[in-house]
Amino acid sequence: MSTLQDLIEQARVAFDAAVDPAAVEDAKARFIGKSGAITALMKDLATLSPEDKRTRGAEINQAKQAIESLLQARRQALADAALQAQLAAEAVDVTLPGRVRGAGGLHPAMQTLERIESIFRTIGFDVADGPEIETDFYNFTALNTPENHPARSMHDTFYVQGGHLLRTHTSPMQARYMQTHKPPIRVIAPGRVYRVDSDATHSPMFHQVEGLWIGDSVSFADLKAVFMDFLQRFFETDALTIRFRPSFFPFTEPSAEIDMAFTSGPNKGKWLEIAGSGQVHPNVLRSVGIDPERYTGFAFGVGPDRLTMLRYGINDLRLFYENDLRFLRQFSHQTV
Ligand code: 2NL
Repeated sequence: MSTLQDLIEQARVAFDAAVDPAAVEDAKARFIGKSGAITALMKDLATLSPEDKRTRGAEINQAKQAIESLLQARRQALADAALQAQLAAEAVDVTLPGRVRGAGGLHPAMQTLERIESIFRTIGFDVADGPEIETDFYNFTALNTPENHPARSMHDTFYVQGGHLLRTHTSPMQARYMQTHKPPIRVIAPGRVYRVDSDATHSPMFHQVEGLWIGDSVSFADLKAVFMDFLQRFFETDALTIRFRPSFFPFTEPSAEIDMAFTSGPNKGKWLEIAGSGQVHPNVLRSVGIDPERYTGFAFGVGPDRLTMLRYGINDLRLFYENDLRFLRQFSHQTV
């Protein structure tokens, strides 16, 4: 029979060998549980004399307390080790740089649209909006473009199911605007437009901004003043000049191309085609319910992508549509 000291030693070894709480509790059961070694020794006391019972009982109790404190120590050691392991696993390196989410930036084409919008707003123009999938009426018929006009052919216009089409210019927004507003009308219509055209200088999707002013005797002279003011503010210089060249558009009569030239700077002296324009055709006014005998007005259409290229010195239109971040980041105020 082992001595009480042996029993304590066996308990120490058993507790040390237990590597998780469940094993520790198993070992506890073997020594101080209901059917453990200590409990068995207690039962044997019944056979002893009262004198021996007291002495032996006290010894067994001391041994039990020694085993209990070994048990407590082992439980504590395992709990400490578990905590340390968890802390190590969840360690956070507070010196790492933060993970930020880039806020992104506006595409240069959109920056230009917003810039044009804000310039025109300051001189009393509203900004129209409208669908990119249009009806034949708003894209062509209302704009005095006859049934057999080449612009309507499948070679020039993307048609979608149900007789609708992708708008080929932003004028449909202005046609809708004229139906819902009374003169005087001052509005610009910026947005995406689509044509069946794709090569080095043409993209099937591009941007347009059209302007429209309908009122009492609004003339070509007003167009010239408004357009000149716009260009000077867009390019932030008075060192530019414009000229009108006779042209043709179905929706204006007379019609003119607007060319501009810088009078100083790197682009000095070169004439650049910048816009189409004209006095709004009487048939256009009639088709949206405005009396052409009572009101006149002008309209113009600019390619903002061209203006963006001039303003920033970009030499290839395709850069706008390749989504190369090395290009786009140059127009973003973000650093990420
Ligand atoms: C171009 C030509 C132009 C217009 C657009 C217009 C709109 C209405 C009525 C009459 Cl609602 N005209 N827009 C007029 C002349 C030219 O754009 O080559 N743009 C880049």
